Formats: sequence, C-alpha cells, structure tokens
Amino acid sequence: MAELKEARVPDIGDDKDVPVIELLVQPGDAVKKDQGLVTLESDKATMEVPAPFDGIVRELKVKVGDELSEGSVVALIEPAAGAAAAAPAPTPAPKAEAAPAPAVEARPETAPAPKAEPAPRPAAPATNAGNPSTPPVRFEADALLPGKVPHASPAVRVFARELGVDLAQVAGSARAGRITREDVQAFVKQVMAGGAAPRAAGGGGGGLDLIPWPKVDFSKFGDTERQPLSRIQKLSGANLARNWAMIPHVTQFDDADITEMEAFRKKLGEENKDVKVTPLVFLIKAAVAALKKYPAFNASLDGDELVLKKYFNIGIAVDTPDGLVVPVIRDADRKGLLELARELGEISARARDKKLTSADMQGGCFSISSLGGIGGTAFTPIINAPEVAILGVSRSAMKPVWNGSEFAPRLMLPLSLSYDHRVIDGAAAARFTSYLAQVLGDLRRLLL
Ligand code: CAO
Repeated sequence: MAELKEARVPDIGDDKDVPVIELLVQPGDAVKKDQGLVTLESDKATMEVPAPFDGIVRELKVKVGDELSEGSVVALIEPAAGAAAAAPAPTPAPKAEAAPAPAVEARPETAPAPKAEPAPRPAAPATNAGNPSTPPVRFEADALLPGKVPHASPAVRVFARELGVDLAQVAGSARAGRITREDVQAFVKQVMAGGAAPRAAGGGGGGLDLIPWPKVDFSKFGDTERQPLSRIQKLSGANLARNWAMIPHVTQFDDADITEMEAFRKKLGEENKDVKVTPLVFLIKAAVAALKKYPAFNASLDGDELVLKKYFNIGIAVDTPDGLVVPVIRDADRKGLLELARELGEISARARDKKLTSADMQGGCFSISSLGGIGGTAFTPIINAPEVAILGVSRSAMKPVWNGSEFAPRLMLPLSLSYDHRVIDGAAAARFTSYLAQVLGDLRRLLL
C-alpha cells in the first residue's frame, strides 16, 4: 500500500471550529481530486472539504459534530498512482459567501456553496425530455411522493436549487444513492442536450416509462431563433410538469351570479378611490369561507396522512414578464375586503418589479388563478402542490338566466376548480364550487 497522505481543511477564511454536518465518503471509497470529503457548516455558509488528489480513503479522522479549522486533518488517503506527487497542496477553498452561486459553467468545482436553506418543496424542473439516443424517461412516482427526500448534502442541494434542478429527478451515483455535485452537472448537461437524465438504478415500480421527447431539426422547415427560458419559467415549468404528472387532476366548472356583488364592488371602488377593488378580493373571501366549510380543501397530503391546516393563506397566481409567480396572502380570513385589495395591489406590483422573496411565496393553503382581467370562459388550472386544489377564474359575462318565469340578464362569473382526486372526490368538489357560487351570489353568507 502506498504511503497515506493527509487531507486537511484548506483556508476557510476567518471561520474556526466549524462543525462537520455530514460525512460524504467512507473508508474504502475511491475519490477524485476536489471531490467533497465532508461538509462543514458555519453560521455563514456550508462548504465541502475537497480531496487534494485522486485516491482511496483509508481512514476518516472526523465524525459528524467535530469542529474543524484550517489545517485540521479530515482523512488519510492512499494516493492513486502518481496522484499525490503531481498534486499540489490542498486547494484553498474560497471563503463561502452568502451570495448566490454562479451558473454551473462558471462554478469552480471546489467552490463552497452558500449556506443551505431548506430546499423548497416543491421547486425545480421535472424534466422529462428525451431524445432518440437516450433510453426512455423513467418517471419515478415513488421518488416524488410527498415526504420522500432525495439523498444529497446541503451544498449539493443549494447547487441544484441554483440551477433549478429537482433532485428527485437525479440519479445518485455515490454510496446509498447519494447525489453528488457531478450527478447534478451530468443531469443538467443531459437535459440541455435534449436528453433524459438517467434515474438511479433499481428504481422499481411506480414509474412511467415515457417515450423519448421528439428531437426535431426545425430549421429544415423554416427560419427559427432560440430564446432561453427565464429562471422563473424554468422553476415554474418544472413545478407544473411535476404537479401535472403526479396529481390526478379533475376540474369542476360552475358559474356564480355576481350581479349584486358587482354592484357592491363598484360602490366600494367609488367610495375608496385610493385602492383598486377587483372581483378577486371577493373571490379570496369566498374561498376562505368555502375552505372553512370544506376543510379537506385546506389540506396537504403527507404520505398516508392528510395535514389539515387551521390557517387560511391564499396564493395568487401573478403573471409577470418573466413568468408566473404565486405570492401568498397570509391570514386572509382576518382581513377585510379593502385590506385584501391593498395587499393584492402591493404583491402584484412587487411580483412585477421582481421584488418578491421566497418567503412571500411560501405557506399557501389554496391558490387562485384569475384570468378574468384578460378573458376566456373556462380553463383547467394546475394544482400548486402540496396544495390539493386551485380555483381558476375567467371573465364574467352578462348572460340570460332563467329565473323560473323568464330569462333575466345576470352577470355570471365562470369558476374552474381543479382538485387532487386522491384527496377530494367529485361530489365534494361540486359542493365546494356550489357553495362558492352561493357566497359570491349573496355576500351576506360571509357573515354566517
Ligand atoms: N371578470 C371581469 N372582469 C374582471 C375579472 C373577471 N373575473 N377579474 C378582473 N376583472 C377586471 C378588473 O376589475 C379590472 O378592471 P378595471 O381595470 O376596469 O378596474 C381588470 O379586469 C384588470 O384586473 P387586474 O388583472 O389588474 O386585477 P385582478 O385583481 O383581477 O388580478 C392579478 C390581479 C395579479 C391576479 C392579475 O393581474 C394577473 O396577473 N392575472 C394573471 C394570472 C395568471 O396568469 N394565471 C394563469 C396561471 S396558469 O394557471
């Protein structure tokens, strides 16, 4: 056996006594130069201690919880033939900053990742693209069910999140299926090449074998140009694809007679010129009333359990030039119409000015997607997991409605409620939309 060499903590700036939060390798593992050996997490950042050369880990000198500083010995490594001689002193790991990591191409392999926040669930591409040169995509339902967390270090999670990669879609090549930074890079490369990333071996049942994504040379048919997707488009597209594939959606349609509501809304608007009162605020109030009456709609699936929420946070889909975002209006049950109108105006403006934070988009119970200001008669919105239902609203229109003796002109608002059929059955959905329509038809019901 060749002489063992030490792998030490490189320069980590001013940080001292930084705890080890994760061991990334075990004795006997072959490692490549710059591959992470352990993860350290200070109050400022998460960083990996890189292997200084190729070789085989013979002994780990640390355990989770140990506190390390620059120069601490992390492992003894048997260098691969010629590796240690050729290897320079351990690459100093640049000090971890809280700034976002650069894009994958620009990111040095050894660079520490910013401090890992809890990975947003759900958030990231569920890319199912394939091409003829790759095997069919395995869409692993098991790996995406609520409660299943892909195995990866915080640094790799941050790295994946920066790239908009859903770790549930990435095959882990390391021990016990752990996903490494290289796995994420390989996944991105394969997706960018229009291919499907392979999933972890032995995925087993529950997956859908999809045929490969069509690969077409469009220029054969005429001029084209390529536009990169915005970051928001990539993230929301990934969420939408995952939610559409994973959730058995059904959409229930109904119409609400908002003739009286509209008269009241106009009056409110005239009395309160400083705030724009649109039908959406009434819908938020009515949705809260319906969620209170039908609590299964204010729930999330967690494995075999339903988590019923006792708070009423409503997500609002906002269309921005960069794509769709869903900020959340918190405690909508405790806010009046005018307060909701002000908050709606404020979050829409912040969304369009790109000033929303991720906290603004968390904690939602139920979402509303209103296309009423634009047009249309109905649509099938995609549920914003882990919520179980979403209300789509289209443009109200004056219609002749039979009142028992004659047709009367009434302002009708089309409602499209998509729901997760694993949690909600059709009868409950029909009751929910009927109740919504009743409340919107007679706002006094909000007082009940
Ligand atoms: N029927 C008729 N008119 C409606 C209406 C409806 N259902 N909803 C809104 N309107 C009217 C408003 O009263 C307003 O009229 P005035 O300008 O005369 O006052 C006008 O349409 C524009 O409203 P708005 O869109 O500015 O305001 P809003 O509160 O209805 O919606 C917001 C705010 C942020 C939700 C909206 O701007 C938006 O982004 N909508 C798109 C959401 C989206 O893309 N959803 C699809 C996601 S994919 O599932």
